[in-house]
Amino acid sequence: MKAKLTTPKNTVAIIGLGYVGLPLAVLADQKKYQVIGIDIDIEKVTKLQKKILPFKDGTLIEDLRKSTILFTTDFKKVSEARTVVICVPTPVHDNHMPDIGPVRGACEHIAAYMKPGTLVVLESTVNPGVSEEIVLPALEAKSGLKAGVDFHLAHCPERINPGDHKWDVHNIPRVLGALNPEGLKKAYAFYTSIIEAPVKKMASLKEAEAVKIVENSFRDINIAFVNELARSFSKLNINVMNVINGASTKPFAFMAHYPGCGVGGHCIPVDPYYLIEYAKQNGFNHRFLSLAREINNQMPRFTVELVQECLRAKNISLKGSKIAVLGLAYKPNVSDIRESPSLEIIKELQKEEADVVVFDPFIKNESSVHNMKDALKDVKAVIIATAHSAFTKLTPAYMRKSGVPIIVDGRNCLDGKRFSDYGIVYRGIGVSA
Ligand code: SAJ
Repeated sequence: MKAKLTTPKNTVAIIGLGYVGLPLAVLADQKKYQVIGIDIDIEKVTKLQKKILPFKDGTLIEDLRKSTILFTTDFKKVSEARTVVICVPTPVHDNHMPDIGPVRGACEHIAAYMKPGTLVVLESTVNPGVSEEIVLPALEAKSGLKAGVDFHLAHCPERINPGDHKWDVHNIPRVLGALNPEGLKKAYAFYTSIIEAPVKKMASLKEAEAVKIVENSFRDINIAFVNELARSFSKLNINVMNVINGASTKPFAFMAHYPGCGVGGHCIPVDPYYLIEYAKQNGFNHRFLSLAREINNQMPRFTVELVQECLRAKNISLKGSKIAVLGLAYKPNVSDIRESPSLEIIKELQKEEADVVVFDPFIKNESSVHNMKDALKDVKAVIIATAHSAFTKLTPAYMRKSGVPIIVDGRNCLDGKRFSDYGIVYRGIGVSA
């Protein structure tokens, strides 16, 4: 029996207004959809109602100001939407176990109000199986509607790259899977009406879920590969960056990744755990993915050990020494600290009873200093943990004038030789000047 459609065709509700949901809401608004932006965070919703961005994103503010999106915390508004897109976080707990709570919560809120004929799309990154085994039953249970008959379910994994101004929600190609062909058709019609990039139809929800996990696990294992090389080449006195750049001259079958003080963000260090755990529940142990996670998780400790080595060479103990950590964000020129290696570096330094000072131009909080001068005053060593532009522009003359004796460059973002020519001890990750 065909469900009677009671919601206007061009209404869409976006659940979760972060790095993923807000750009999507603004884009749908630009494409003349009636957009309802829903979030549980009243502070965020209030800012958005005043056309204030809750996070830094230079390109979005103008479009937000011009938009006519209805921002609300009221899930009842879902009853007015033909399409509902879930863009809530999929983090991991401290023990690295997947936390599907936000997705489950969003589904329960939606199910209470969604009308027959609704298309529900999950964009949050999840392991294969989540759409059918968690989302579908959660939506059916509280709505009394039947998936594939009374409402449709699709998965279109987000591919937002925070801080990237070349690739964004309107031009990044997407993959799309659905519970049945009719749902796939409806979801395809929605996405091709708002984005100017190919949308590849996958054969199932699970395939679409697997694509995103695979693309981010691919990145994590490749970073682990070069992180392991960096540690090995440190012993062999080989400059790993030169070797990676040499290998990059091969025009095929090599893709450069770079060693660093750790892997942060809400995607790369998180997504593999979703697959590792789900596969384990189904009888397969991803030893390789798990080892890559272990290697990457060791990099913050390795970075602190580099500081210890440089101090020891000067007969200085880490204990009681003032160490400046430059950069809290997980990647350059963003203010996002989710899973940031800097947090682990700070913890490791505090375990060694160092006197830690933190400076990040994108993040001002009570536990950090708010300018470079205060950060560098009387330090025994500096760790560059994020390659913010402000840090890559640091000069040897400035650092010597500031009295910095040691630099451990966790992002290999400085030219070490220039600093060692000024008598500053420089160590990178797999690089020594
Ligand atoms: N990192 C390295 N070495 C590398 C690349 C990254 O140590 O060679 C570190 C970064 O410093 C950071 C972490 O890994 O701490 C993640 O960096 P990222 O550049 O992957 O940034 P993300 O987390 O914003 O990843 C996003 C992802 N996009 C989506 O999930 C939709 C990822 O799939 C993209 O590949 C990535 O952007 C990108 O290409 O920039």
